[in-house]
Formats: sequence, structure tokens, C-alpha cells
Amino acid sequence: MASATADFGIDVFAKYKPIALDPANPKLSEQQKADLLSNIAVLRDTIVYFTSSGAARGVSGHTGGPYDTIPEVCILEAFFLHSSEKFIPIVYDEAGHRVATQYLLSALHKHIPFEHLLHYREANSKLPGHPELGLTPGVQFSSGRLGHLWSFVNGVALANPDKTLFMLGSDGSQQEGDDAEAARLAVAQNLNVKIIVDDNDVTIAGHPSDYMKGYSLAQTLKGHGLTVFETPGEDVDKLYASICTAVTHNGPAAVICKRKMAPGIKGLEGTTHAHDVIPVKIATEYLKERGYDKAVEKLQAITPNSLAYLYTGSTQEKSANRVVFGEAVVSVLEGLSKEEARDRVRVIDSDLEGSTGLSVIHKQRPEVFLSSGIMERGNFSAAAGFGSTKDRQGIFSTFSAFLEMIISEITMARLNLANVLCHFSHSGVDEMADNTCHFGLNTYFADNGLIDGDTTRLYFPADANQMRATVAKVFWDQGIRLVISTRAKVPLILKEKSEEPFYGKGYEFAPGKDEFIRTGTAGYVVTFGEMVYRAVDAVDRLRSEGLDVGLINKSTLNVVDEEAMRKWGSTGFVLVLESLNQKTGLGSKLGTWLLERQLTPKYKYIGTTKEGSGGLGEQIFHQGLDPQSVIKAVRSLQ
Ligand SMILES: Cc1ncc(C[n+]2csc(CCOP(=O)(O)OP(=O)(O)O)c2C)c(N)n1
Repeated sequence: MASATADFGIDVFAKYKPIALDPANPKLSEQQKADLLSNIAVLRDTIVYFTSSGAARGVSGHTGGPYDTIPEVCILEAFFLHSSEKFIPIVYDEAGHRVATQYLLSALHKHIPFEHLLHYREANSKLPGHPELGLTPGVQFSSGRLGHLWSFVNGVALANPDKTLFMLGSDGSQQEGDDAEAARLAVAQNLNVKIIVDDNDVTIAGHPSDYMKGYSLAQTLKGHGLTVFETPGEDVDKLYASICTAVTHNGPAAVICKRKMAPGIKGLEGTTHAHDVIPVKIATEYLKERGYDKAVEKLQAITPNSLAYLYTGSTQEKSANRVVFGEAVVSVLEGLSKEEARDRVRVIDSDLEGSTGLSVIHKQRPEVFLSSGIMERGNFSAAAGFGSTKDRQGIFSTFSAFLEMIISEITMARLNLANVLCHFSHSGVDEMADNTCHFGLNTYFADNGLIDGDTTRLYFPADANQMRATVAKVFWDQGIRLVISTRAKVPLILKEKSEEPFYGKGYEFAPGKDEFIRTGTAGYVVTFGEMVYRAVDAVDRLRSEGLDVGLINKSTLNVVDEEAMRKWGSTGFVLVLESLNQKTGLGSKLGTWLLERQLTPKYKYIGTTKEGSGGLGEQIFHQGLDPQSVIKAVRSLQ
């Protein structure tokens, strides 16, 4: 009878041999070694195959990390088969972007069909960019924010003192301060936690050996008191022996696997590109070379999904505001000599320069740029310290999701009167295939200063022109300023019934001012950021249907514009539209601001309310924040 994977493209069930290995015996027999190597090969091929479907579909993803750690995963699977009673049989992984490993295990353990893996990261497939407990059958934990998981695993170990636990680690995740805290707890409590770290010297923006000179993972973990084994990750005899010795050691231990990233994948091995999803072309060559013609055929048949919604009131062309931020900083710096710029400005990156738009500053003004590790708290505070005199500015940037990590640092920076210009990209949910753990929802958490004299400002420009004007205007202001952008591109906002940009020539950004994108008498939609162009489409359609509804761009999120509010708040209704957390966003505050002023329009607010659907633009529709939903919400207020 044909196996259940006969048609998948790689007949995994025919090739993979469930083998049992006893960690008490650190030496592999010839047969065991051959079986292990064969399992490693077929699972690595499978990772290449199904992650490349993410590239083919245009939803990106990660290949190199999960590919790297397959030898460790195969060994752990063999231990679990041999003596499951001794272990918590979960392959915890602190590097959540290596989620392909969890989906592969889920298929291997028959929770999902292998065929389904070819929907990796597709909207509504339940295979999002990071593991989410309760969403994907077979997935046993949530992960994705680097640095959080080791401490959690320590807690599971405390609850299961008679079991041994494993966590796959990465040289990126280990840079987070939480890992140091977790190491100390594991050592002090002598927890039977075994950390197996893929030390491939690659993160997103570079090689730790380049940007963090002097840092040694092994020395660090030894310094915390862990027993550490260093091993070449691609020598299966040595890797196996090291993991066995770590398991039989009483107490916490780390195995550091040295390898080049994506070993054996031509064109990717050892490069930072291997961190991301494998391009279809390279995957095709790889699979062809291994004789997987059917897999190649299936891969070639995958095309990107398109969401062809035609927006009115904005341009067809879109720009990436997260990139425009970096360009706008470069423009401000044009007025400064190299020496003055270096003296007055310091940009501290947290391994995301390509994603958060800082690369252009790195390239054009290297004298102000500092490449640092995945250490948001430390990097933010260093930026604050640099900007702690009146004429200096620290610049900090990361994804909006990780703003939650630095709330207390923001408080302390404020108390030290620091000047930090922060760029939080990847706000909200738009095009966030990385899904729920990467949603940037709680931006208002940063607005936690005391009203008396607080200069903290949250700015969320609606388009590229407004982004440029905002950075130019607020760059040298004092205090903490957040400039926010999305992963998705945004079009230019147009004036009503015109092809002229709303934020065109001569526009100057006025902090704290609400902008009337459309004026109306019946009621108003109040919004900001990437929701403005969607709201324009909805409002213009409502206006063409005879409803005189207006639209406000509240690009300064945390300041009441008294004059403007009196105008739009005196109409019949107000709908707040945002992709921030509906519980903590603008809508949760604006009602109070209105009531305080005895303004009582009919009121409704819609924001992000649900865990993600995976995929790209689908996320907006999934949350009910698309123009059609906005129209419905407005109609409900009439
Ligand atoms: C707290 C946090 N900061 C930043 C990121 C974004 N991020 C995802 S993976 C990654 C680099 C990871 O490097 P590593 O863990 O060594 O993985 P590898 O490149 O080997 O796959 C970064 C910065 C994140 N997920 N969590």
C-alpha cells in the first residue's frame, strides 16, 4: 500500500525511520548512524521544500534556522521514542521563527497531513509564521519573541522535577537579557533543563562575530554556572555524544552546536540570506539535484494570492513608510558635518536595520550608526543615555510588538530627561504573516508619563509625505518621541475629488493637530496611520451615497486638539478606526476625552480584537477593518 506521503512530493513516511536511541550510550552503531543521517537528510529536504512554498506564495518565511537544527531534532525524537517517561517530550524552541520544525513534527506525528505543509504561512491555513498554542494541531507551545522561552521552560521543569526538558536555542535569542536570567535560575535550582544552541553566527542583519566582538556564547553560559559542551553541529557522532553527556549530567547543561548556517545549500550556506525563506530558484535546484521532480512540479504550481481591492482617494503607487523613516533621518543629517553628526546623533540598531528602515542611515551616515544585538532593553537605554543632554539625540528602532519589552526603560529614560527618537515599525496587523506574537498593538503603553509636563509624543504618519514632514519637524524636539509605521506599504492620500496629494508641496507637520482629510456635518471617522487610506475609501463612498461624513487623521495619537475636537465631536457620531488593540488603543481613550468636554456624539470604536489569521493583507479583513466593514460600522451609528 502506498504511504500517506506518496503524493506529497517527498515520500517522508517511506523514507523516515522512527529510531529509538538510549542517551545512556553516547556511541552510535554504524546502523544507528546511517539511519540518523538518512532521517536528517529527508527532514532537511522536507524543510527546504515546504518553506519554499512561502516564497512561492509571496508570504516569506524562514528556512535556514529550522534546516540547521534538524540533527538535534532527530536525536531528541529518538530519545523520546526510547524512554518517553524520562522526558517532557516537547521540542521547545526559543527561536519561534523556526516554526517549520514544529509543523514538520506535527505532520510526522500525524496531527496534520504532510500535504498541508505546502500552505505554510498562507492566510487561514493555521500555519502562521510562529508557533501558536491552540491554533495548529500538534503544536505544543507558543514562541516568537526572542528571549522569553527559556524562563518558561524553567517553570515547566519546576513543575516536573522528575523529568528532563530540552529547549532548542539560537545565538540570536541568547543575546536577550532574559536568557541570562533564565540561566541563573536554572543553575541555582539545578533544573534538568538542556539547552541545545544552534551557534551559526547568523542573525537577521549580520554575523554576531562581526557586530558583537568579544561575545562568546560558551563563556557566557559557563559564567552563569552551566555545564557547557561545544560540538561541531554537522559531525553527527560528536553531536550525539555531546547531547547524551548533557542528558546524563545531573542539572542544567548547554550543548553549543557550531555550524555554518544552512550547511549544504548552495548559494545560501553561511550567509544572512539563509535566515529568511529560501528563494524558489534555489529550492528548485536543491530539490532537482536530489531527484524530487514531483516536489519541484508542485512548487512551481504555487502562485501568490492577490487581494485586488481598488481604493479610491489615494494613489495606486505605494511606499514603505518604514523605509521612508530612515531616508527622512538622512535628510535631517544632511545639515550636519560628519563630526557634528557623530557628536550629536547616535542610531542604535537591534538586528533589524533592513526591516525597520535604518539600513539607509547605516549606508549613508555610518558615523552615527551602531550595529548592535537583539537586546532591545539595553539598546534603548543606551540610546537614552546618549540623548541625555539637550543637544543630543539617541535613535532607537524595533518592531512595534517589542515596544512592550521596553516600557519600564521608557519610564526611566523619561525620568532622566532623555531625548530618544524611536521608530516602531510593523505596527498593527497589516501584512503580518508573522502573526499574533508580532502584532504591534499596545503602542499607547508608551504613553505612560504623568500629564504634568510630559513631552512624550506618539506620531503615526498616514503616508510617505507625512512621514518625511513628521521626522523633519520633531527630530530635534526634547523627550521621548515615537514615530510609527507598518510593515505594509501605504499610498499617498489625495485631496477630495483630486489627484493632488493631501500632504503635498509646502505641507508642514503640526504636532498635536488633528487634520481634516474630509469635512462633514453628519459625523466623523477618526483614524491614523495605515488606516487613513482605507477610511478615505469608505468615507468617499459614503459621501457619494449622500451621507455627509468627515474624516480626521489624528496623526499625533496622544494629544487632544481642543479646537478640532470641538468641531468633529459636536456632530452626530464618531467612529474611531485603528489597527491597534481595541482594548488599549485610541478608541479606549477618545470617548473619555469627548465626555470630559460634554461632547456626546453616538460613539463606536473598532480595532484589533482577534488572534491573527496568518497571511498578508487578509489580516485587515480578518479583523473587520477593511473599508466595507468601516461603512457598516458608520451605518450602524446613523
Ligand atoms: C525580541 C525580538 N526581537 C527581535 C525579533 C526579530 N527577529 C526574529 S529572528 C531574529 C534573528 C534571529 O537570529 P537567530 O535566533 O540566531 O536565528 P537564525 O538566524 O539562526 O535562524 C530577529 C532579530 C524577535 N523575534 N524578537
